[in-house]
Amino acid sequence: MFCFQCEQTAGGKACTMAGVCGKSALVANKQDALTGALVGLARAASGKKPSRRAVELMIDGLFATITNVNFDPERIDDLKRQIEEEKDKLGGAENFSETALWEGDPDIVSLRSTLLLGIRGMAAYAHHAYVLGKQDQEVNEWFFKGMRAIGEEHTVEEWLDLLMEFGHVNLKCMALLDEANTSAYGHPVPTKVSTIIEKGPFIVISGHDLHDLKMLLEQTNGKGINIYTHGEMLPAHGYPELKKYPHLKGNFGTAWQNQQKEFMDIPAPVLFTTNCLMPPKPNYSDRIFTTAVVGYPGLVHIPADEKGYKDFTPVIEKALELGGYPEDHVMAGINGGTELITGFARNTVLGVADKVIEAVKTGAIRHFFLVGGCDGAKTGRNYYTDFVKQTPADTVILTLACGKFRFNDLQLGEIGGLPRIMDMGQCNDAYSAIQVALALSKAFNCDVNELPLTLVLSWYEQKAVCILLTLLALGIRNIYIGPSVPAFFSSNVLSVLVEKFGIKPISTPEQDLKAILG
Ligand code: FSO
Ligand code: SF4
Repeated sequence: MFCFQCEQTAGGKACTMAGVCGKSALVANKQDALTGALVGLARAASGKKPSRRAVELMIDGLFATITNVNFDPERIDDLKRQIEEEKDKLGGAENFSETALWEGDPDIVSLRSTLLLGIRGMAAYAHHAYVLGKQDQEVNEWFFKGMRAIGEEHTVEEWLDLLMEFGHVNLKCMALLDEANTSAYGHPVPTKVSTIIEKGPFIVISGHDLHDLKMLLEQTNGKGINIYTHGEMLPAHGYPELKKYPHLKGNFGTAWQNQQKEFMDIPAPVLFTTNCLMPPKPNYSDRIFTTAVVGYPGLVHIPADEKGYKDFTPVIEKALELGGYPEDHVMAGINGGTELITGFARNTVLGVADKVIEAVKTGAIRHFFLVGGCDGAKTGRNYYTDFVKQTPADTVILTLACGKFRFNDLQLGEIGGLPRIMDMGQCNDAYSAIQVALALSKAFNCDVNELPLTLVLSWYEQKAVCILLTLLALGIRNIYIGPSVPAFFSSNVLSVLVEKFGIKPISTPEQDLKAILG
């Protein structure tokens, strides 16, 4: 096996024996073969309009290879078999050799990998939009174009152009998902979220898929079962059409890498709608359920029927059987806080744009930081907690994705009635952050890079890659990135990124804050 797609890759280089994430060599090799087959599918679809099924298989095949999504060799085989069938219907084509994915000139491998990993990330967003009935032709077509490109030879310049083109397409895909989520569930509003788990039966729902949450809320309505979000599902509390359910009670636990500790002997089932699933420990594995592209051998999987409906009865029965905690159970955040706030997506922030602009003009707000991205298990991520704690009182922290669990329970006070930490949502809600930045640059009549705004990103898996490429394609410079530089950036590629985009690997909070605030 060879895999270097995530931040916890072995030795900071590559997993070659088994994945640090728990992925076996068998599954890694099957995922590579699956990827080769997707290139074959894209080749077969060249010059044709891919069928609905081909698009679905392209998106789900890519999504299934994202870190912490699918560990089940049979499911990967089954996906590949369906892809081959669909490819034959399109007239057939040769698959890309799976070893060619990761072999050759280090700079070309680096550029090809960066594009492939970005495309994998975008597939997750396209999937969530798709289940809500939203598609974009340009995005769909680009999956095929991009995968064909993966199977071709290109010069360094051509790869860089492809990466920038991809970044713009991913912006469209994030916009599509924003439209899908907000048209289905309304625009998020600021919402306080409790971390106290009330006594009685409950279900924890993890991952990013709001459509799954909505179905689960409907099926548990009036059944005496409470629903708690976990990880990236936290921002769901801000959506009017989801928060109206009184049994959507609060949030359970922190970011994904703490699940093996937090789910220990949990008296409730947990439903994983997307990443990040870790190999479950025996003392709770009977409580973990998967759905959509998520899979793990031996876990109960909830499939969708032809219309997309999912019957969550096995999860509901498990919740009733386990019965929940006998008394209310407090699950404090990393810093001991028991109340979180979410719902500061673009509509809310732009709704108070006048206030924000005024605060910047009067000097009440000196600087904005977007401290966002993934959390992870490796050391060095305390940087983000320390960074936020050390930001001066006249600065505002926008945040998104699961990295926020490092500091979202801190009480950092307010500026002009706005909290100093504003949670904009999931990783895909980077779209909201981009919209706010563009609106501010318009209001101040300046370039985005001239705004008093600095992006301090933490990365773990491939969705962070697609977002980074979008930010670079938009011309956003001087982004701080950590906790480490991706293993798939060769030293030459990293030099290009530093030179062209001013990308900065994080150092220490003290040093970086000094450099930013001057
Ligand atoms: Fe976290 Fe996992 Fe959102 Fe990622 S839950 S790490 S960027 O999948 O998706 O932030
Ligand atoms: Fe290793 Fe990450 Fe790949 Fe898992 S996803 S095998 S941890 S590089």
